Amino acid sequence: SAYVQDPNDKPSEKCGVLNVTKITEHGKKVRKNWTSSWTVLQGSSLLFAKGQGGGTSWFGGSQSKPEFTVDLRGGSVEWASKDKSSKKHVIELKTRQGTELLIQSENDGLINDWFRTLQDTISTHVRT
Ligand code: I3S
Repeated sequence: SAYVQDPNDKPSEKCGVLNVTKITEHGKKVRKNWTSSWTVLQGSSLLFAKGQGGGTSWFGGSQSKPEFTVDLRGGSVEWASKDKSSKKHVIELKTRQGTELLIQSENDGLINDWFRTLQDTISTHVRT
């Protein structure tokens, strides 16, 4: 089996600051740790870097390296149910690798854009 991407597709690119926490890792529940993360979508990878850095360079400059990366291929997104978080506008992202993340912003326009982008990314980077 292989992951295929239409070679005519431009890699998707989107970035911004989102509140993120893992809730499951390799299928095991982990303690929430909400963190403000600089978030970058690159192709079918979603990269998170801790902190906003204050800089304008890639990943906010000096000390911010990607904290973790998730592969969106074969994953799913949905709006999180109330029992997952008391926060508003929470996306639940599940990966094929058994990682579950909550992604949140107070800005509902911004989070709606991310929701659509993540859905589009998942549906265009299809596992065959
Ligand atoms: O799902 P939970 O356990 O109610 O999540 C809350 C906790 O993680 C809490 O931290 P501690 O219980 O570790 O101190 C966080 O401060 C809350 O933000 C978490 O809930 P929300 O509803 O904000 O996702």
